[in-house]
Amino acid sequence: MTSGFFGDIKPARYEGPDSTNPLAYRHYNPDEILLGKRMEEHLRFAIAYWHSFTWPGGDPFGGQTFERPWFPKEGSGETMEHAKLKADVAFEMFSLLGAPYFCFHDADVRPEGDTFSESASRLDEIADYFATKMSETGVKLLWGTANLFSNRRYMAGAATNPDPDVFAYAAATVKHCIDVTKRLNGENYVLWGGREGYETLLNTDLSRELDQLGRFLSLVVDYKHKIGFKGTILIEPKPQEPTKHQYDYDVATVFGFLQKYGLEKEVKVNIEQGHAILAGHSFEHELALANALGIFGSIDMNRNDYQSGWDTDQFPNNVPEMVLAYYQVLLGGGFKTGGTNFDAKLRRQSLDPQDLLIAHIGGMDCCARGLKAAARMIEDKALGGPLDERYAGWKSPEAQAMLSGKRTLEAIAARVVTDKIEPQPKSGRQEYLENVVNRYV
Ligand code: XLS
Ligand code: NI
Ligand code: NI
Repeated sequence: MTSGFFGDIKPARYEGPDSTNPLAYRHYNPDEILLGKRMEEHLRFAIAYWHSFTWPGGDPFGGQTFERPWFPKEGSGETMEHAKLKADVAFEMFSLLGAPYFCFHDADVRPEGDTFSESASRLDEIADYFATKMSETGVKLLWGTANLFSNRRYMAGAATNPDPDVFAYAAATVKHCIDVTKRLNGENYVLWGGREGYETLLNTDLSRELDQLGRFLSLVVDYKHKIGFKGTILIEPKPQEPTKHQYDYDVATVFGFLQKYGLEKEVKVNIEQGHAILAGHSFEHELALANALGIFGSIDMNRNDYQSGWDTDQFPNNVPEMVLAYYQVLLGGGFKTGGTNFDAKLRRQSLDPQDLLIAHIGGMDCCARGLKAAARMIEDKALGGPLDERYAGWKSPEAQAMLSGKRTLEAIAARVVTDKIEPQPKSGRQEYLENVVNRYV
């Protein structure tokens, strides 16, 4: 028995690039082998519970636009029956899409209780409900997380709150969410510091708050080891929104923070396309930097509007951008415990159940096209070849000696004089390389 929400829509199948069926895949072909691995295992798609099933379609100027059978009637609160119906529909959608994973916050899946214990026991009840559905459908948990930003108790932050009781409440919440994530065999646990930042320095002790955040993360890491949770702890950088300034600004900032608190070997990053743009970077910049620093973990896939200046969380539809993103993912050796989570939501006028499917199908196809092109670029050494050539000079024994610390500054200076070194500039060939990429797109 299904909920009937999606009517008689059949599971989406791969029909090839010429299909005009809006509910079929044209590029996402789970069994296609790329670089020796199935496409499904490369991409590891996950559906975000919050955007598709919890968000009502509101914006700063208006409320709910979506009518969903699992939304409470106006003026009344969400019940566990609503939450279970929501779970029924969610798992129906995961199956219709053939999505292997999902992700959730505690607050997405259960109504908040009057006390901490009531909220926790409701989450446990839903986790049991999920466990049954996961074994029935084969859908797995990519990551779990706690919502430490919506409730008013968190308005001044969770770990970075001036009130230690909020720190404690957040710690208890994360402990329980990690327990639930472990119970559901989640492959990662995410901490996005939504309100771990400030509105004004006039009321903020920045140095103290950073220490609080460092302590909080250390507690989480210790606990993970204590209970034998094998998943990866991931921080999701974002520069601002909802706070004016968020401490986990971008990949570079997070790395510096991790190093300061001795956690750079324990914690990796979940990089979101839209957050990279908000930080003034490209997505591929953030991915390349995380690879370089050894902290790449997972991605939140979406697309930001380039004019709006906030987190618009649209579904990706720009293939050239996806090519460069998956190129970096592949260069780093691909996902280990991470995957491609659609942290993306419909536009608020997209009211129909079908819109939910079409949005994800289009997004998955866009990622698949990007991945396919990136894999071919790697096979052909399309960029790798020219890159090797560009740095080839560093293979010489003298260059190696400089790099490995075997030459002093004086020795290098002396050699420039004796060898009469006069560097000859060479073209960076940017336009040529851009044209090469476009051959694959
Ligand atoms: C918000 C974040 C959030 C995290 C999970 O901007 O992207 O959705 O992914 O808390
Ligand atoms: Ni996100
Ligand atoms: Ni986001």
